[in-house]
Amino acid sequence: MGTYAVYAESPRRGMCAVGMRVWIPALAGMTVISSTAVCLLLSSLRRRPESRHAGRIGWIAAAIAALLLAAVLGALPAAAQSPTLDSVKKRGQVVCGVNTGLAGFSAPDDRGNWTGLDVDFCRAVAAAIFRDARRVRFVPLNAKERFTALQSGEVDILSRNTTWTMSRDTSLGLNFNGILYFDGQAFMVRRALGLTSAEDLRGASICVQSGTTNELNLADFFATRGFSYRPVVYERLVEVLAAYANGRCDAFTTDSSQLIAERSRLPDPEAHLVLPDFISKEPLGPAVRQGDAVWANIVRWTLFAMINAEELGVTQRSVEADRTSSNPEIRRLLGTEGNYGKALGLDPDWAVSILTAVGNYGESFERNLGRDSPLKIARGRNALWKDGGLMYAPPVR
Ligand SMILES: N[C@@H](CCC(=O)N[C@@H](CS)C(=O)NCC(=O)O)C(=O)O
Repeated sequence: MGTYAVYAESPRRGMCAVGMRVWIPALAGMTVISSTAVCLLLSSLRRRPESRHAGRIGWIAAAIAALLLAAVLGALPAAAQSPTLDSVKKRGQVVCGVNTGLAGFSAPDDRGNWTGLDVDFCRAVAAAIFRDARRVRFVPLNAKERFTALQSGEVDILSRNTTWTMSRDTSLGLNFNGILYFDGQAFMVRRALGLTSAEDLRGASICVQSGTTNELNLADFFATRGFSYRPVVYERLVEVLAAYANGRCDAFTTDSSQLIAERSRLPDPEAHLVLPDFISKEPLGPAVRQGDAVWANIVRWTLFAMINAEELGVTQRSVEADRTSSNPEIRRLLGTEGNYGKALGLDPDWAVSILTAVGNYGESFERNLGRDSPLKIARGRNALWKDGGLMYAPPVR
Protein backbone atom coordinates (compact mmCIF):
# COMPACT_ATOMS: atom_id res chain seq x y z
CA MET A 1 0.00 0.00 0.00
CA GLY A 2 1.38 3.40 -0.89
CA THR A 3 0.61 5.83 1.91
CA TYR A 4 2.14 9.23 1.73
CA ALA A 5 1.31 12.64 3.09
CA VAL A 6 1.92 16.13 1.83
CA TYR A 7 1.10 18.66 4.47
CA ALA A 8 0.59 22.30 3.59
CA GLU A 9 -1.02 24.83 5.87
CA SER A 10 -2.40 28.07 4.57
CA PRO A 11 0.11 30.65 5.85
CA ARG A 12 -2.36 33.55 5.81
CA ARG A 13 -5.26 32.05 7.67
CA GLY A 14 -3.35 29.42 9.63
CA MET A 15 -5.94 26.89 8.64
CA CYS A 16 -6.00 23.59 6.82
CA ALA A 17 -6.59 25.20 3.45
CA VAL A 18 -4.25 23.52 1.04
CA GLY A 19 -4.65 20.20 2.73
CA MET A 20 -2.84 16.95 2.36
CA ARG A 21 -3.23 13.72 0.48
CA VAL A 22 -3.22 10.32 2.06
CA TRP A 23 -3.48 7.62 -0.55
CA ILE A 24 -5.07 4.59 0.97
CA PRO A 25 -6.60 2.59 -1.86
CA ALA A 26 -8.85 0.47 0.36
CA LEU A 27 -10.12 3.53 2.19
CA ALA A 28 -10.39 6.01 -0.62
CA GLY A 29 -13.52 7.59 0.91
CA MET A 30 -11.76 8.29 4.20
CA THR A 31 -8.89 10.28 2.81
CA VAL A 32 -10.69 13.60 3.31
CA ILE A 33 -11.37 12.86 6.96
CA SER A 34 -7.84 11.71 7.58
CA SER A 35 -6.25 14.65 5.83
CA THR A 36 -8.37 17.11 7.79
CA ALA A 37 -7.71 15.24 11.01
CA VAL A 38 -3.95 15.19 10.66
CA CYS A 39 -3.92 18.80 9.52
CA LEU A 40 -5.98 19.94 12.50
CA LEU A 41 -3.82 17.94 14.84
CA LEU A 42 -0.62 19.42 13.53
CA SER A 43 -1.88 22.98 13.40
CA SER A 44 -3.43 22.89 16.88
CA LEU A 45 -0.26 21.50 18.37
CA ARG A 46 1.82 24.12 16.65
CA ARG A 47 -0.33 27.23 17.23
CA ARG A 48 0.29 29.19 20.39
CA PRO A 49 -2.97 29.85 22.26
CA GLU A 50 -3.70 33.60 22.40
CA SER A 51 -6.17 33.12 25.20
CA ARG A 52 -7.32 30.36 27.55
CA HIS A 53 -10.42 29.97 25.36
CA ALA A 54 -8.41 29.61 22.19
CA GLY A 55 -6.12 27.10 23.87
CA ARG A 56 -9.02 24.93 24.94
CA ILE A 57 -10.41 24.91 21.38
CA GLY A 58 -6.97 23.94 20.14
CA TRP A 59 -6.77 20.95 22.48
CA ILE A 60 -10.32 19.83 21.68
CA ALA A 61 -9.47 19.96 17.98
CA ALA A 62 -6.31 18.00 18.66
CA ALA A 63 -8.22 15.35 20.60
CA ILE A 64 -10.85 14.98 17.85
CA ALA A 65 -8.14 14.81 15.21
CA ALA A 66 -6.25 12.17 17.17
CA LEU A 67 -9.43 10.10 17.56
CA LEU A 68 -10.19 10.32 13.86
CA LEU A 69 -6.65 9.41 13.00
CA ALA A 70 -6.74 6.42 15.31
CA ALA A 71 -10.02 5.31 13.74
CA VAL A 72 -8.53 5.54 10.26
CA LEU A 73 -5.33 3.74 11.20
CA GLY A 74 -7.29 1.12 13.11
CA ALA A 75 -9.31 0.42 9.99
CA LEU A 76 -6.17 -0.18 7.95
CA PRO A 77 -5.38 -3.81 7.27
CA ALA A 78 -2.13 -4.90 8.90
CA ALA A 79 0.41 -5.74 6.19
CA ALA A 80 0.06 -9.16 4.56
CA GLN A 81 -2.36 -10.87 6.92
CA SER A 82 -3.55 -14.09 5.41
CA PRO A 83 -5.13 -16.96 7.34
CA THR A 84 -4.39 -19.27 4.40
CA LEU A 85 -0.74 -18.25 4.23
CA ASP A 86 -0.47 -18.71 8.01
CA SER A 87 -1.86 -22.23 7.87
CA VAL A 88 0.24 -23.11 4.81
CA LYS A 89 3.39 -21.95 6.64
CA LYS A 90 2.40 -23.84 9.79
CA ARG A 91 1.75 -27.00 7.78
CA GLY A 92 4.93 -26.50 5.78
CA GLN A 93 3.10 -27.31 2.53
CA VAL A 94 0.71 -25.85 0.00
CA VAL A 95 -2.17 -28.22 -0.72
CA CYS A 96 -3.12 -27.99 -4.35
CA GLY A 97 -6.20 -29.47 -5.99
CA VAL A 98 -5.32 -30.82 -9.45
CA ASN A 99 -6.81 -33.04 -12.15
CA THR A 100 -6.89 -36.79 -11.56
CA GLY A 101 -4.71 -37.25 -14.63
CA LEU A 102 -4.64 -34.95 -17.63
CA ALA A 103 -1.51 -34.98 -19.76
CA GLY A 104 0.08 -31.54 -20.04
CA PHE A 105 -1.82 -30.09 -17.05
CA SER A 106 -1.50 -32.50 -14.15
CA ALA A 107 -0.64 -36.14 -14.35
CA PRO A 108 1.28 -38.44 -11.99
CA ASP A 109 3.90 -40.86 -13.33
CA ASP A 110 4.44 -44.42 -12.04
CA ARG A 111 6.36 -43.11 -9.05
CA GLY A 112 3.74 -40.53 -8.15
CA ASN A 113 5.70 -37.55 -9.51
CA TRP A 114 3.28 -34.97 -10.85
CA THR A 115 3.95 -32.91 -13.96
CA GLY A 116 2.00 -30.37 -16.02
CA LEU A 117 1.22 -26.68 -16.37
CA ASP A 118 -1.23 -26.71 -13.44
CA VAL A 119 1.28 -28.67 -11.36
CA ASP A 120 4.09 -26.22 -12.19
CA PHE A 121 1.85 -23.42 -11.06
CA CYS A 122 1.33 -25.04 -7.63
CA ARG A 123 5.09 -25.57 -7.38
CA ALA A 124 5.65 -21.92 -8.26
CA VAL A 125 3.43 -20.82 -5.36
CA ALA A 126 5.25 -23.19 -3.00
CA ALA A 127 8.59 -21.80 -4.19
CA ALA A 128 7.44 -18.21 -3.66
CA ILE A 129 6.51 -19.03 -0.06
CA PHE A 130 9.13 -21.59 1.01
CA ARG A 131 11.94 -21.14 -1.54
CA ASP A 132 11.31 -24.84 -2.10
CA ALA A 133 9.04 -26.04 -4.91
CA ARG A 134 8.75 -29.48 -3.30
CA ARG A 135 6.66 -28.16 -0.44
CA VAL A 136 3.37 -28.99 -2.12
CA ARG A 137 0.89 -31.84 -1.80
CA PHE A 138 -1.27 -32.65 -4.80
CA VAL A 139 -4.87 -33.71 -4.27
CA PRO A 140 -6.44 -35.25 -7.40
CA LEU A 141 -10.01 -34.04 -7.89
CA ASN A 142 -12.63 -34.90 -10.48
CA ALA A 143 -14.92 -32.34 -12.08
CA LYS A 144 -17.65 -32.67 -9.48
CA GLU A 145 -15.64 -32.70 -6.26
CA ARG A 146 -13.21 -29.87 -7.11
CA PHE A 147 -15.27 -26.92 -5.85
CA THR A 148 -16.31 -28.53 -2.58
CA ALA A 149 -12.68 -29.40 -1.91
CA LEU A 150 -11.71 -25.74 -2.20
CA GLN A 151 -14.75 -24.40 -0.33
CA SER A 152 -14.23 -26.79 2.58
CA GLY A 153 -10.54 -25.91 2.97
CA GLU A 154 -9.32 -29.35 1.90
CA VAL A 155 -7.11 -27.58 -0.65
CA ASP A 156 -5.56 -24.10 -0.60
CA ILE A 157 -5.62 -23.62 -4.38
CA LEU A 158 -7.57 -25.22 -7.17
CA SER A 159 -5.20 -25.49 -10.13
CA ARG A 160 -7.14 -27.95 -12.25
CA ASN A 161 -8.02 -27.00 -15.83
CA THR A 162 -10.94 -25.06 -14.42
CA THR A 163 -12.83 -22.47 -16.43
CA TRP A 164 -13.33 -19.03 -14.91
CA THR A 165 -17.04 -18.28 -15.17
CA MET A 166 -19.17 -15.65 -13.49
CA SER A 167 -21.19 -18.04 -11.31
CA ARG A 168 -18.07 -19.86 -10.10
CA ASP A 169 -16.35 -16.54 -9.37
CA THR A 170 -19.29 -15.02 -7.50
CA SER A 171 -21.83 -17.42 -6.01
CA LEU A 172 -19.58 -20.41 -5.26
CA GLY A 173 -17.53 -18.48 -2.71
CA LEU A 174 -14.44 -18.71 -4.93
CA ASN A 175 -12.26 -16.22 -6.75
CA PHE A 176 -10.26 -16.79 -9.88
CA ASN A 177 -6.88 -15.13 -10.14
CA GLY A 178 -5.93 -14.80 -13.76
CA ILE A 179 -5.75 -17.06 -16.78
CA LEU A 180 -3.12 -19.75 -17.05
CA TYR A 181 -4.39 -21.15 -20.35
CA PHE A 182 -6.81 -19.70 -22.89
CA ASP A 183 -8.82 -22.68 -24.07
CA GLY A 184 -12.04 -23.33 -25.97
CA GLN A 185 -14.41 -26.24 -26.21
CA ALA A 186 -14.18 -28.47 -29.27
CA PHE A 187 -15.24 -31.92 -30.51
CA MET A 188 -13.33 -35.08 -31.31
CA VAL A 189 -14.77 -37.53 -33.82
CA ARG A 190 -13.69 -40.66 -35.63
CA ARG A 191 -11.96 -39.64 -38.84
CA ALA A 192 -13.93 -42.33 -40.68
CA LEU A 193 -17.14 -40.32 -40.16
CA GLY A 194 -15.82 -37.79 -42.66
CA LEU A 195 -16.90 -34.72 -40.63
CA THR A 196 -15.01 -31.47 -41.04
CA SER A 197 -16.84 -29.02 -38.79
CA ALA A 198 -18.90 -28.86 -35.61
CA GLU A 199 -21.83 -27.81 -37.80
CA ASP A 200 -21.80 -31.35 -39.23
CA LEU A 201 -22.86 -32.78 -35.87
CA ARG A 202 -26.62 -32.26 -36.32
CA GLY A 203 -28.45 -35.24 -34.80
CA ALA A 204 -25.23 -36.73 -33.37
CA SER A 205 -24.78 -38.42 -30.00
CA ILE A 206 -22.16 -36.59 -27.93
CA CYS A 207 -20.23 -37.88 -24.91
CA VAL A 208 -19.62 -35.30 -22.19
CA GLN A 209 -18.67 -35.23 -18.51
CA SER A 210 -21.15 -33.78 -16.00
CA GLY A 211 -20.16 -30.98 -13.63
CA THR A 212 -18.28 -29.17 -16.40
CA THR A 213 -18.88 -26.06 -18.46
CA ASN A 214 -18.74 -28.42 -21.45
CA GLU A 215 -22.12 -29.94 -20.62
CA LEU A 216 -23.77 -26.49 -20.61
CA ASN A 217 -21.98 -25.17 -23.72
CA LEU A 218 -23.02 -28.27 -25.60
CA ALA A 219 -26.69 -27.58 -24.91
CA ASP A 220 -26.23 -23.91 -25.97
CA PHE A 221 -24.48 -24.86 -29.19
CA PHE A 222 -27.28 -27.13 -30.40
CA ALA A 223 -30.11 -24.97 -29.03
CA THR A 224 -28.90 -21.82 -30.82
CA ARG A 225 -28.78 -23.73 -34.09
CA GLY A 226 -32.06 -25.56 -33.57
CA PHE A 227 -30.21 -28.85 -34.10
CA SER A 228 -31.21 -32.05 -32.34
CA TYR A 229 -28.52 -34.09 -30.56
CA ARG A 230 -28.27 -36.80 -27.93
CA PRO A 231 -26.11 -36.05 -24.90
CA VAL A 232 -24.39 -39.10 -23.38
CA VAL A 233 -23.43 -37.88 -19.91
CA TYR A 234 -21.18 -39.53 -17.29
CA GLU A 235 -19.83 -38.27 -14.00
CA ARG A 236 -16.34 -39.74 -14.38
CA LEU A 237 -13.92 -39.14 -17.21
CA VAL A 238 -12.99 -42.82 -17.52
CA GLU A 239 -16.65 -43.58 -18.24
CA VAL A 240 -16.83 -40.82 -20.87
CA LEU A 241 -13.67 -42.06 -22.56
CA ALA A 242 -14.80 -45.69 -22.49
CA ALA A 243 -18.16 -44.72 -24.00
CA TYR A 244 -16.43 -42.82 -26.82
CA ALA A 245 -13.92 -45.63 -27.42
CA ASN A 246 -16.73 -48.22 -27.54
CA GLY A 247 -18.72 -46.22 -30.06
CA ARG A 248 -21.57 -45.32 -27.72
CA CYS A 249 -21.37 -41.77 -29.06
CA ASP A 250 -20.31 -40.14 -32.32
CA ALA A 251 -18.27 -37.38 -30.69
CA PHE A 252 -16.54 -36.51 -27.42
CA THR A 253 -16.60 -32.89 -26.33
CA THR A 254 -14.46 -31.02 -23.83
CA ASP A 255 -11.79 -28.30 -23.84
CA SER A 256 -9.61 -28.48 -26.94
CA SER A 257 -6.37 -29.04 -24.99
CA GLN A 258 -7.98 -31.99 -23.20
CA LEU A 259 -9.15 -33.50 -26.46
CA ILE A 260 -5.58 -33.31 -27.78
CA ALA A 261 -4.29 -34.92 -24.58
CA GLU A 262 -6.92 -37.68 -24.54
CA ARG A 263 -6.53 -38.36 -28.26
CA SER A 264 -2.83 -39.06 -27.72
CA ARG A 265 -3.78 -41.80 -25.25
CA LEU A 266 -6.18 -43.62 -27.58
CA PRO A 267 -4.89 -46.86 -29.15
CA ASP A 268 -4.85 -45.31 -32.65
CA PRO A 269 -4.74 -41.49 -32.32
CA GLU A 270 -4.61 -41.00 -36.10
CA ALA A 271 -8.07 -42.55 -36.40
CA HIS A 272 -9.50 -39.57 -34.50
CA LEU A 273 -9.80 -35.93 -35.42
CA VAL A 274 -10.26 -32.84 -33.22
CA LEU A 275 -12.59 -30.59 -35.21
CA PRO A 276 -11.19 -27.06 -35.61
CA ASP A 277 -14.20 -25.08 -34.28
CA PHE A 278 -14.18 -23.64 -30.77
CA ILE A 279 -17.74 -23.41 -29.46
CA SER A 280 -16.93 -21.52 -26.24
CA LYS A 281 -14.35 -19.53 -24.31
CA GLU A 282 -12.65 -21.64 -21.64
CA PRO A 283 -10.29 -19.37 -19.71
CA LEU A 284 -8.57 -21.81 -17.34
CA GLY A 285 -7.00 -20.46 -14.19
CA PRO A 286 -6.26 -20.99 -10.51
CA ALA A 287 -8.99 -20.34 -7.95
CA VAL A 288 -8.93 -19.68 -4.20
CA ARG A 289 -11.60 -19.21 -1.54
CA GLN A 290 -13.14 -15.77 -1.25
CA GLY A 291 -12.25 -13.69 1.81
CA ASP A 292 -8.45 -13.95 1.90
CA ALA A 293 -7.26 -11.13 -0.32
CA VAL A 294 -3.57 -11.55 0.48
CA TRP A 295 -3.65 -15.23 -0.47
CA ALA A 296 -5.45 -14.34 -3.69
CA ASN A 297 -2.70 -11.77 -4.37
CA ILE A 298 0.02 -14.36 -3.82
CA VAL A 299 -1.61 -16.69 -6.34
CA ARG A 300 -2.33 -13.90 -8.85
CA TRP A 301 1.16 -12.40 -8.67
CA THR A 302 2.82 -15.78 -8.97
CA LEU A 303 1.12 -16.10 -12.34
CA PHE A 304 1.96 -12.51 -13.29
CA ALA A 305 5.59 -13.01 -12.29
CA MET A 306 5.85 -16.00 -14.66
CA ILE A 307 4.28 -14.07 -17.54
CA ASN A 308 6.28 -10.88 -16.90
CA ALA A 309 9.49 -12.90 -16.69
CA GLU A 310 8.87 -14.32 -20.15
CA GLU A 311 8.18 -10.85 -21.49
CA LEU A 312 11.41 -9.55 -19.95
CA GLY A 313 13.44 -12.50 -21.19
CA VAL A 314 14.18 -13.84 -17.70
CA THR A 315 14.50 -17.62 -17.81
CA GLN A 316 15.16 -20.42 -15.35
CA ARG A 317 18.78 -20.38 -16.49
CA SER A 318 19.30 -16.61 -16.59
CA VAL A 319 17.43 -15.59 -13.44
CA GLU A 320 20.41 -15.63 -11.08
CA ALA A 321 22.51 -13.41 -13.36
CA ASP A 322 19.50 -11.21 -14.15
CA ARG A 323 19.32 -10.11 -10.52
CA THR A 324 22.02 -7.55 -11.37
CA SER A 325 20.43 -6.51 -14.67
CA SER A 326 20.36 -2.77 -15.34
CA ASN A 327 16.76 -2.99 -16.58
CA PRO A 328 14.62 -1.48 -13.78
CA GLU A 329 11.63 -3.71 -14.64
CA ILE A 330 13.77 -6.82 -14.17
CA ARG A 331 15.31 -5.42 -11.00
CA ARG A 332 11.86 -4.79 -9.49
CA LEU A 333 10.56 -8.23 -10.50
CA LEU A 334 13.58 -9.96 -8.98
CA GLY A 335 13.65 -7.88 -5.81
CA THR A 336 16.95 -6.09 -6.50
CA GLU A 337 15.08 -2.79 -6.45
CA GLY A 338 12.21 -2.19 -4.03
CA ASN A 339 10.49 -4.85 -1.96
CA TYR A 340 7.34 -5.93 -3.72
CA GLY A 341 7.14 -9.23 -1.86
CA LYS A 342 6.50 -7.52 1.47
CA ALA A 343 2.80 -6.80 0.91
CA LEU A 344 2.38 -10.47 -0.01
CA GLY A 345 4.10 -11.63 3.18
CA LEU A 346 6.95 -12.98 1.02
CA ASP A 347 10.70 -12.39 0.65
CA PRO A 348 11.91 -9.56 -1.61
CA ASP A 349 13.21 -12.14 -4.12
CA TRP A 350 10.00 -14.23 -4.14
CA ALA A 351 9.94 -14.18 -7.96
CA VAL A 352 13.54 -15.46 -8.18
CA SER A 353 12.39 -18.55 -6.27
CA ILE A 354 9.49 -19.07 -8.69
CA LEU A 355 11.67 -18.74 -11.77
CA THR A 356 14.45 -20.90 -10.38
CA ALA A 357 11.90 -23.62 -9.64
CA VAL A 358 9.71 -23.72 -12.76
CA GLY A 359 10.97 -21.08 -15.19
CA ASN A 360 8.87 -18.43 -16.88
CA TYR A 361 5.42 -18.99 -18.37
CA GLY A 362 6.72 -19.82 -21.84
CA GLU A 363 9.21 -22.36 -20.49
CA SER A 364 6.51 -24.13 -18.50
CA PHE A 365 4.16 -24.08 -21.49
CA GLU A 366 6.71 -25.55 -23.91
CA ARG A 367 7.86 -28.19 -21.43
CA ASN A 368 4.36 -29.42 -20.61
CA LEU A 369 2.18 -28.70 -23.62
CA GLY A 370 4.31 -27.29 -26.41
CA ARG A 371 7.31 -28.21 -28.51
CA ASP A 372 9.20 -30.00 -25.71
CA SER A 373 6.20 -32.17 -24.83
CA PRO A 374 4.54 -35.08 -26.65
CA LEU A 375 1.41 -32.93 -27.19
CA LYS A 376 3.10 -30.28 -29.38
CA ILE A 377 0.34 -27.71 -28.83
CA ALA A 378 1.13 -24.36 -30.51
CA ARG A 379 1.26 -21.23 -28.33
CA GLY A 380 -1.59 -19.63 -30.35
CA ARG A 381 -3.78 -17.57 -28.01
CA ASN A 382 -1.39 -18.41 -25.18
CA ALA A 383 1.48 -16.51 -26.75
CA LEU A 384 2.48 -13.22 -25.13
CA TRP A 385 0.47 -10.18 -26.18
CA LYS A 386 3.56 -8.74 -27.88
CA ASP A 387 3.72 -11.86 -30.05
CA GLY A 388 0.06 -11.70 -31.06
CA GLY A 389 -1.36 -13.78 -28.21
CA LEU A 390 -3.49 -12.96 -25.18
CA MET A 391 -0.97 -13.49 -22.37
CA TYR A 392 -0.58 -10.15 -20.60
CA ALA A 393 0.36 -9.36 -17.01
CA PRO A 394 0.22 -6.06 -15.10
CA PRO A 395 3.64 -4.61 -14.32
CA VAL A 396 5.57 -4.93 -11.05
CA ARG A 397 5.97 -1.40 -9.80
N1 LIG B 1 -12.75 -26.50 -18.17
C1 LIG B 1 -13.98 -27.19 -17.97
C2 LIG B 1 -13.81 -28.70 -18.04
C3 LIG B 1 -12.88 -29.22 -16.98
C4 LIG B 1 -13.02 -30.73 -16.75
O1 LIG B 1 -13.29 -31.14 -15.59
N2 LIG B 1 -12.87 -31.54 -17.79
C5 LIG B 1 -13.03 -32.94 -17.64
C6 LIG B 1 -13.17 -33.61 -19.00
S1 LIG B 1 -11.69 -33.99 -19.83
C7 LIG B 1 -11.90 -33.51 -16.81
O2 LIG B 1 -10.82 -32.94 -16.72
N3 LIG B 1 -12.16 -34.64 -16.16
C8 LIG B 1 -11.19 -35.33 -15.34
C9 LIG B 1 -11.82 -35.82 -14.05
O3 LIG B 1 -12.95 -35.41 -13.71
O4 LIG B 1 -11.17 -36.59 -13.34
C10 LIG B 1 -14.57 -26.81 -16.63
O5 LIG B 1 -13.92 -26.10 -15.84
O6 LIG B 1 -15.71 -27.20 -16.35
